[in-house]
Amino acid sequence: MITLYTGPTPNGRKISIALEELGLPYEVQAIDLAADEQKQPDFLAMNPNHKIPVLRDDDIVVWESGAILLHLGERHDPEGLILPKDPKRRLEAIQYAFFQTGGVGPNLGRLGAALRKEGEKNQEMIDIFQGEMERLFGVLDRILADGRDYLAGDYSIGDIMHYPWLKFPLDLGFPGLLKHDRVVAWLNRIGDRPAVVKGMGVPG
Ligand SMILES: N[C@@H](CCC(=O)N[C@@H](CS)C(=O)NCC(=O)O)C(=O)O
Repeated sequence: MITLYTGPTPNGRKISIALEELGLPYEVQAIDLAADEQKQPDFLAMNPNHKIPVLRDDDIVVWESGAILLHLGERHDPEGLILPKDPKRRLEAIQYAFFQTGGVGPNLGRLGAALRKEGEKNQEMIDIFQGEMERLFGVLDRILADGRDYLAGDYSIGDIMHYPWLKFPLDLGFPGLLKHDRVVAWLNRIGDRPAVVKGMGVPG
């Protein structure tokens, strides 16, 4: 039995997308972040870092979205749909998953927080994180320049890690993103997948 502890955020949706891609039955436990449910003792016993997503899979509890996707790929993906079986391709998929946790995740997260801040905004922070996001859009464009459809060639956890985050600037029409046609086409390709549409709607 799989239980996903999640919320309506990009990090949570990475996991619901992967579960939908793999066609796995799972139960959703929506965590109310605004009410600090993630800081209650029951939740902290699963994840001392008080953040969603957390996955319980029978005897295993795992947190950190990248680690959860690796677990799902290792335990539940016999066809290599999200985590390739070929060692070289598998490493490439893992590389792009790590790239998201060190790149788009923290930078877009902090940019969003700086833009949402009430009262006087810290323009220096906005400039730093926006500049880094623009650089990262350029890096993604360079990766896709050889005509590949997905970051690691075939669809993988590398794409799943990026999509829910980059859907924000795509929907908001960030010029720094929209100027990269290849990046926009890649995101739309991912967004057209039925499992992605379903996963993005979790929790309902
Ligand atoms: N590096 C973590 C980040 C998870 C994360 O930032 N979760 C946020 C929501 S998107 C959260 O639960 N925040 C609540 C808190 O910090 O108390 C991952 O990839 O799983």
